[in-house]
Amino acid sequence: MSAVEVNFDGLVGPTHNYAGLSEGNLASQKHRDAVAFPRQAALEGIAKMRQLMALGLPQGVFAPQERPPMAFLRALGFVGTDAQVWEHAFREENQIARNALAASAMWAANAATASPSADCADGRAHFTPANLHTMLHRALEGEATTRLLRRVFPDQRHFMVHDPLPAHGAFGDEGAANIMRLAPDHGAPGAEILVYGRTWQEAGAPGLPARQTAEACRAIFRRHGVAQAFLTRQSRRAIDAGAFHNDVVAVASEQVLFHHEHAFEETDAFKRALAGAGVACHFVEVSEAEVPLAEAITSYLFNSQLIRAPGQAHMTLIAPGECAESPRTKAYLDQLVAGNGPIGQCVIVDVRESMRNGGGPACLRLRVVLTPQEMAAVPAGFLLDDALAARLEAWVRRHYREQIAPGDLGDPLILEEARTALDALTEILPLGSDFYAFQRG
Ligand code: SUG
Repeated sequence: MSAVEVNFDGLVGPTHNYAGLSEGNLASQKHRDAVAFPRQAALEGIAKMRQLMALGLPQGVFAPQERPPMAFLRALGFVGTDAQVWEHAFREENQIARNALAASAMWAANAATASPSADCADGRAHFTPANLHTMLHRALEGEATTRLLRRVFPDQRHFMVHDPLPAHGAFGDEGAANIMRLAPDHGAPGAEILVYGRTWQEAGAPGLPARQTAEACRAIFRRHGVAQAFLTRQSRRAIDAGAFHNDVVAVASEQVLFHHEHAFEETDAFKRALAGAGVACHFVEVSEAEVPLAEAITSYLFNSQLIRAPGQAHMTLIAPGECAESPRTKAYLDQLVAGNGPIGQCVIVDVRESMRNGGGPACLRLRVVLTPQEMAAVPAGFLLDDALAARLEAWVRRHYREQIAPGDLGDPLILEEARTALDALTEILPLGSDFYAFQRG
């Protein structure tokens, strides 16, 4: 057996809500203060994982993070019992409290940048957890993500889980949402392309926030020891149209790069750089006339997962339901799969609750290429099978609220319920009884 790509999906956490926290993310802004359906959101996520499994792909699971992180609120001077801390924070620093409650760790594409061992100088798979420095609610994730990755990838003979990059605007890093990898097959040495939105010096430049810096990209490549490393710049036009990560306008797998015409600042130079280095790539470019950038960003066409089911000659796009409802996107997809190109199938998944916060199918997963030896070094309980999926579904049904409205968020009961849920989860996934801070006391 050769290396496989495992999608590790983030389970949606019990405090899933719409707080409008991400400037530049149109869906997040649009749904601020909408009523959220955490149970439905989590079940949609598990259903997507099941669909990928049914296609014959290995599927992994990442645990949600504890929200709010009490240490963060206490560091801001709130004292008393945890319930008092929450009540005071919610009343006195409402916006900060809402940031502290975000279930945004569900978007596992932002958990880390993962480089397969075949690409790295020391022959180990490397991970740099994202510092997510640009958005307050996301900047709270890095430490717990590092802890999680060290549980899932514990064996240092095979895996190197770094610390996140320094938490400064020079090193804004959003993880795998901005990486594309090209390789003849998953296990072969590949070319890794990191896409940045700005340089350190350009901090504060006009326009919507560009979250990934060139300095962060270079640091990641150095740490990981990636031999075939490329940088290219996301277009300002795409960022200002609402593509806050590259994976909103491009996705790559094997030797195919599916992207919008306006995804990159200098597309021709980028193509020449790859060709000059002998990197084979079939570009499937979607023009503005076929699908306008604005429609691609609402339909999330490019936030599809691009996969190859075992034994299939064609590749498959796992696209969000919104693509089927968006006329030009739908028409484009119909002719794409009917054509002679590498992408021959489209499977629609419903992740509406996540989509309303700007998280499509590709945002919900971190791709990790694993050799058979590396796969054997991952604790089996993080890999999904029918039995585990059923246990997780039952766990969600038991512990998650059906809905959360903005007015519910100040109630300390929300904290209590979330902790009870996560405590129970540590008995379902091999996390140990000291994984969450509240368990460590
Ligand atoms: O960082 N949304 C996330 C969506 C992340 C999508 N990930 C990828 N493209 N890979 C973000 O903007 C919204 C939360 C809120 O508004 O409540 C949010 O964080």
